[in-house]
Amino acid sequence: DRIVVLAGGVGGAKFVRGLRALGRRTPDRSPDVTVVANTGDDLWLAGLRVTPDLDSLMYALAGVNDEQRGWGRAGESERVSAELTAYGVGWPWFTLGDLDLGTHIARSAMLREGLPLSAVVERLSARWPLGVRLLPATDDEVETHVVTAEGELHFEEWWVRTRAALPALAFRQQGVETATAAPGVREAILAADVVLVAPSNPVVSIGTVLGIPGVREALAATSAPVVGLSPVIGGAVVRGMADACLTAIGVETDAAAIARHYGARADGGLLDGWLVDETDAAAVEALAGSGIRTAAVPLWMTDDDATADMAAAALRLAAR
Ligand code: GDP
Ligand code: FO1
Ligand code: CA
Repeated sequence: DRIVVLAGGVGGAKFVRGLRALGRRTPDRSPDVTVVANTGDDLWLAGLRVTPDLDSLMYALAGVNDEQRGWGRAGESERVSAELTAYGVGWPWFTLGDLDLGTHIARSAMLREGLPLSAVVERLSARWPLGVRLLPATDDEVETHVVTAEGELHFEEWWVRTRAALPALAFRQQGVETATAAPGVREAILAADVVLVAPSNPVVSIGTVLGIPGVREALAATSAPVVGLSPVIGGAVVRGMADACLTAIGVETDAAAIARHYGARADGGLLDGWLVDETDAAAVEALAGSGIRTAAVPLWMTDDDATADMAAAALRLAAR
């Protein structure tokens, strides 16, 4: 089977690791997985292009990620970052680890040689046997900005410096008008047997991927069923401040509310199916008649094995 996953950083990475583990249970017919990653968090910092969600995916699939912190490399040091801060370069509250900086330097060198981001991602990830194809949603620089009472901030400044505590009035995709989907993105969606929406931030991860011109159209046109997994369990996000993003766009932090926000494909929305946690079984009834078939299973991505079971449940819902 050809499976396409729409994904953000940490939630996306955990999910894709589980899907890969599921494939390894049946090695003779393990799926061909393409991950379409959010690039809205990307930014130029200290002269380098930083791509947080692509890196969270690459590092987690390579097994070199920092599990505790949730981002960056394991066994990281911060000598270079301290020097940059001493020079007043970059953001003192945004730490670029030494190993991580190696990735940013390599990426920036390739971009300056004229390679598009999708080719850079292919080259960087060739270092590790990721077991999936990793694609940025777009090769264009489309950055998520947050409108606040104190002005417009880059998403990472809002998220990391203000910890999403400064109320967001709106999210803007800077540069989206002239952007196109990266090579292979639309093609993968149109040729897919199943499209899965990872339990990622619905606003600034999935919403940003969906905002890239051509992506939504491909999702509407594909014959593949589209099934999402809820990032909200029991009315709360599992980690991070995604609830602040949902509040900003007027969506309740609730599994059924997120499904309604994505919408039923029959009504021009995204979803054919929606998987919620077993504690949110009420959402199955709440969504009856919505055109979105819903099931409740454990959605805690505690390890690859538990996450593989979630991925299997999503595939069963897709086939139903
Ligand atoms: P980011 O780019 O690093 O913020 O990561 P994503 O956008 O891919 O995912 C963030 C979301 O993952 C958060 O809103 C969490 O609620 C969700 N998440 C994290 N761990 C789990 C989990 O174990 N189960 C579920 N269902 N969601 C999770
Ligand atoms: N998150 C933080 O909370 N603090 C940081 O200093 C930080 C640095 C950082 C550097 C590179 C990178 O790829 C990610 C980094 N992150 C950091 C994580 C990341 O910014 C966010 O957690 C996600 O993008 C939120 O969606
Ligand atoms: Ca992110």
